Amino acid sequence: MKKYLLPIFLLLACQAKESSAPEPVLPIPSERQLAWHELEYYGFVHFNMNTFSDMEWGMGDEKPSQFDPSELDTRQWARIVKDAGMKGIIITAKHHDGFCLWPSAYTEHSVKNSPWRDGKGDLIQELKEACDEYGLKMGIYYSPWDRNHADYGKPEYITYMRNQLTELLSNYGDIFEVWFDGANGGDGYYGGANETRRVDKKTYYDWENTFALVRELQPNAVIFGDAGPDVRWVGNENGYAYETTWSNLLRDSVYAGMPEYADVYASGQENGTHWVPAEADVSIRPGWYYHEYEDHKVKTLAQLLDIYYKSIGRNASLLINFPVDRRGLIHEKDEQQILKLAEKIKEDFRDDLAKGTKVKANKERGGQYAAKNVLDKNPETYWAAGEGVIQGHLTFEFDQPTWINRFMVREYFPLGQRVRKFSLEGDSGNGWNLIAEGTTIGAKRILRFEDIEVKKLRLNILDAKSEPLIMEVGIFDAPKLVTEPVLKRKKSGEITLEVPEDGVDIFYTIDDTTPDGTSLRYEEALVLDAPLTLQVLAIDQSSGRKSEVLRFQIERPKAEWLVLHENQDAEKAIDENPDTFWQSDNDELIVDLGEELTLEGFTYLPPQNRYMKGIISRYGFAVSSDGKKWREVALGEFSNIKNNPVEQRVSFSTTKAKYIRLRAMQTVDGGPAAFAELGVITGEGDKD
Ligand code: FUL
Ligand code: CA
Repeated sequence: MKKYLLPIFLLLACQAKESSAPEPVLPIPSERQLAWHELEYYGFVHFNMNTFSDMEWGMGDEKPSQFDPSELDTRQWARIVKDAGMKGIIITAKHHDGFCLWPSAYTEHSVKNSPWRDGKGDLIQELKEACDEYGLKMGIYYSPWDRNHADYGKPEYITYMRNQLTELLSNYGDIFEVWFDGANGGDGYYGGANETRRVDKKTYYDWENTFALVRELQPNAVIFGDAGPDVRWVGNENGYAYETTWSNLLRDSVYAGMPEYADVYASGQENGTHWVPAEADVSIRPGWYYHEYEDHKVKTLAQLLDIYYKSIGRNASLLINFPVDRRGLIHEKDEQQILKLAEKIKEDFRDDLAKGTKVKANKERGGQYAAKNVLDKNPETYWAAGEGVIQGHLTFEFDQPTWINRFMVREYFPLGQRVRKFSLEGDSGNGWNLIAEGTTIGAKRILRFEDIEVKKLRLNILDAKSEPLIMEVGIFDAPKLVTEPVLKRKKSGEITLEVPEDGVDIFYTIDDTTPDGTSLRYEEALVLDAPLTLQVLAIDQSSGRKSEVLRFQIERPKAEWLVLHENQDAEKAIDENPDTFWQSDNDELIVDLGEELTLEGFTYLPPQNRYMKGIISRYGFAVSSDGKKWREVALGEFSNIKNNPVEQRVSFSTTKAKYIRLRAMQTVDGGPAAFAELGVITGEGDKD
C-alpha cells in the first residue's frame, strides 16, 4: 500500500506547483495605471484663448476681453464624447499663452476678467458637471510653459504653477489624468509677451516635487509626460503608435521635452525599467485649435479608422482632440466624423467569430490557466503556457470554413509585458499558411489583413521575455470601407485622382454641388480653370457603397512659376509634390510667379519626413513687383510645427505681387531652411 502512496503524493505536489500563479515579469503596472488601461479611448478639448486669437500658440499678450464664446455648452461636448464611445475628456485648463479657464486666485489672466458669463464663469467647473452627468472622467491639461507670466523662468513661477495645480486638483473632484505638455520655451521658441528668460527644461520645473503634489492631491490620477511618470507621449501628433510598442520605458534616461525623445524613446524599450504605457494623441483637424479655414479638413472616416487601428490596435491608448469653436461648441462636422468612427468600430467588432471556435493550446500551465480562458471575455482569466515555456501556440477551429480579416489579441499585462514576436497562420484545408507576423502585443494588438477563408487559425508565440500569458483573443470579419480618392497635382496644374482599391468609380463636381453617382465621372487627369472648389467621391461598383465626399480648394497652377535659384533641386519647393523638398543654402526661397497676382496670403509645407531638418519656425514673407525692391508683408512664428508639421497658412492684407520671398529667421534645429512646398492664397479659391 505504502509503495503507491509516494508517487501519488509526488504527482499531487507537482500539479499544485504547475497550477500556481506565474511570477510577474517586471516592470508591472500600478493600480492607477491598471484603471487607466481600462479607459483606452478618451477625448481632448483644445479650447482657450487661441480659439479667439486664431492661433496655435498664443504669445501671452492677448487680452482676457478676447475670450468670449457665445454659446458655450460643455454638456454638448460630453454628449458627443459619450456617444463616440470615449471614456473621458481632458481640457486645456491653461495653454502656452497662460490664459486660465478657471478663476484662479493667482492671476488676473483668466475667465474672471473676460466677458464670458460676466466674468463669473468657471469652465472647469462646468465641464466637471457635464462629465458627471454623462458618466465621463475629467482630466486636466496644464502647460508648464507660460508666455504670459512675468515670473516665468524664475523660481517664483514654480510656486505659481504649484498653487494653480493645487486649485485644479482640489476643487473639481476626481481627476483621472494630469497632462503636462513637453512643448517648451527651451525649444528655440522664444519671444512670447513676457518671455525674457530661457529655462533648462531638465531642472527648472523640479518635477519630482510637482509630481509629489499631484500624488498628494489626486492619488488615483495618472501623470502624463514625455518621461511619464505614469503615461508617456507616443512621439508624434498623428495618433500612431509603432508596430513595436513596449509599455516599458527607460524612464530615468528621459526628461520632458528632450529633443531626441520622439526618435529614441517613444516606442518604449523591452528592457525598460518602469511601466509607462503610450498614449497616442491627435487632433480631428490639422490644428489643435479651431480655425475656420480647417472646416473642410476634418479627418475622414478612413483616416480616423486607420488611427484607431494604429493606436489602440498597437498597445496604446487613443486621445482624439476636438478644437471647440468660437461658439464654445464642438463643430457639427467634427461631431459627424467622430460618430461615424464610433459606428464603424461597432460594425468592425460586432460579431466575435472566435466564440464559436474550439480552442486548444499545445501547452498549458494547468489548473485555472486553460486555453479556453482567452475566449471568456474575462480580463482576470488567461491562458498560461507553462513554467519555463517561451514558445507556445493556440489553435482555433471553426465549425465550417469562415471568412475573416481581423485578429485581436491581449496579453495578461498585469504580470508584465512579455511577447517579443508572434505570428498568425490559417489553414483552409491544405495546410498552414502565414497570414501575419508581429512583434509586441501588450494590452491590445489588432491585426488587419486581407479577407481569407479558414477552417483553423493558429496564434504562435515565437519569442517572449518569459512564459506568455494571453488574456483574450477575438476574430472578426470587418465590412469593407470605401476610401475616398487621393488627389495629386503636377506643376502644370494637372490633377489626378486615385483610389487604393479596384472596382471603384470616382465622381466629381467643380460647381460647389455635392457629387454623387450622376456627377462627372473621372476618367483621366483633369485640367481645370482654377481657382475653384473640387469635390470628389468614390463608389464601389458592386455594392454601391460610397466613400466620403472630399473637398479641395484648388489654387491657380504653378505652371509659370520659376524659382530664382541656381540649384536644380529648388524646383522641388514648387512642384506640387508634398514628398519632395529643397534644402536651401541661404535660408530663403524666391519665386517669380510669371504674372502679377493679387495675394491674400501664403502657405508653407515643411518637409514631411520625420527625420528631416530645417523646418522653419520663424519666418518673414516679402513681395516685389520687379524682384529687386522687396516689401515685407508678414513676419511671425510657425507654432508647434516640429511636432505637427502640417501646412502652415498665413494671411496678410491684400497686395499685388509678381515675386515672392519666404525667408527663415529661425529653423527648429538651426539647420538650413527646407521647403517642401510654397503656395499662395489668391482669395477667389477659398469661398464657401
Ligand atoms: C503640443 C502643444 O504644443 C500643442 O499646442 C498641443 O497642445 C499638443 C497637444 O501638444 O505639444
Ligand atoms: Ca515639393
